[in-house]
Amino acid sequence: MTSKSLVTIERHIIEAERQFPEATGAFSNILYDIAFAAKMIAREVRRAGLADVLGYTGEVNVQGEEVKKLDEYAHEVIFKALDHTGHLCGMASEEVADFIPIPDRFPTGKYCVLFDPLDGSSNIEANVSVGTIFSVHRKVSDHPRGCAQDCLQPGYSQVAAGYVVYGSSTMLVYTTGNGVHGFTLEPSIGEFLLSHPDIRIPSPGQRIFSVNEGNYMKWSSQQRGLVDYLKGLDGTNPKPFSARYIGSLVADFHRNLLYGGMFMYPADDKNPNGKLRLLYEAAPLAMIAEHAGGRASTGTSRIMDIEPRSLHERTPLYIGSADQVEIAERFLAGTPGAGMEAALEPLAAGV
Ligand code: AHM
Ligand code: MG
Repeated sequence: MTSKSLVTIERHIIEAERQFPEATGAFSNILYDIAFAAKMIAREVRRAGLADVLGYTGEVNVQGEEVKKLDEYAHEVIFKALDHTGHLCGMASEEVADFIPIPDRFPTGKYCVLFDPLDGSSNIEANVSVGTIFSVHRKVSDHPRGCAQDCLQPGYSQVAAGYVVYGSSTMLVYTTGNGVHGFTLEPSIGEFLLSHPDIRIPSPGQRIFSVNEGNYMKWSSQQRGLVDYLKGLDGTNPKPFSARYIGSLVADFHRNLLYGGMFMYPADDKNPNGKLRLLYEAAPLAMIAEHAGGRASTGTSRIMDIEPRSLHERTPLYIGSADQVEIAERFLAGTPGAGMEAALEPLAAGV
């Protein structure tokens, strides 16, 4: 083992906390509790093929989608890891329609946590990677025990954001605004060990685009033009991009964070705001992307600046390497040529 591999997530969080003498430890405890929940979920995801946890429950969640048992399990585990600690004034989950209050028998605190407990869960039965996404906000409402207002905050107010990818190994990646750090779960000792300190999206990075092209006919002409450009179909891109689409956001995002690339879930003529949720998916990943030197956009504006109006609102998402997301923004603005040479320079130097 190298000394790098001996930094547990606990040590990393404690060392970060020491830089803030006024810190009470509440925030650090929230991060440990999320890491603990991630280990529990990782264990169940690993056992999914063996245990009787697969298949639809038959219920429909607030997004109108069928819920799988593991989604419910992941939601319950995160809720129970956080509900009694006295650090939170409430939670919000992709699996639940409304603000989730802290049970009356427990004290409340000054933070709230938002999470997508198991994103991409439709992939589980095919053994494809899935993920948990989370973010932490400070309490802002006057309500003594918190209310939805505490969760309805823009991305720039997040005090922490992260995700866990349950893949060939389990990795937890998070930022508190001071670098993006990745930890790999060592299953034999049950600890997350620092494996990817200070992650930066490579620049120039690999030219990868990730999008569900099955929606091509539903896209705007600008979006089609962008993808035609990326594929080299319009005659102006001498180095076409590679396509990589897992259909599991955390896994697609994680690959692009490490290699470079851009993930897109555009608006289309049936879904004017795309598919992905601002608070549970886009805003947390946007914080990570930006702190890793990348960019996250609706196609026209910064994801982190959106003031949410409802807990489950959706947004188009373009996220990943800054230069590639800028190209998308130019196409969507209908001005692909403007300043294109400068944007393409780093790409031309890429792999
Ligand atoms: P979910 O939150 O219901 O799991 O849906 C989100 C998932 C993302 O992981 C993925 O990027 C996207 O849906 C894939 O959607 P599509 O099947 O339309 O390509
Ligand atoms: Mg999701």
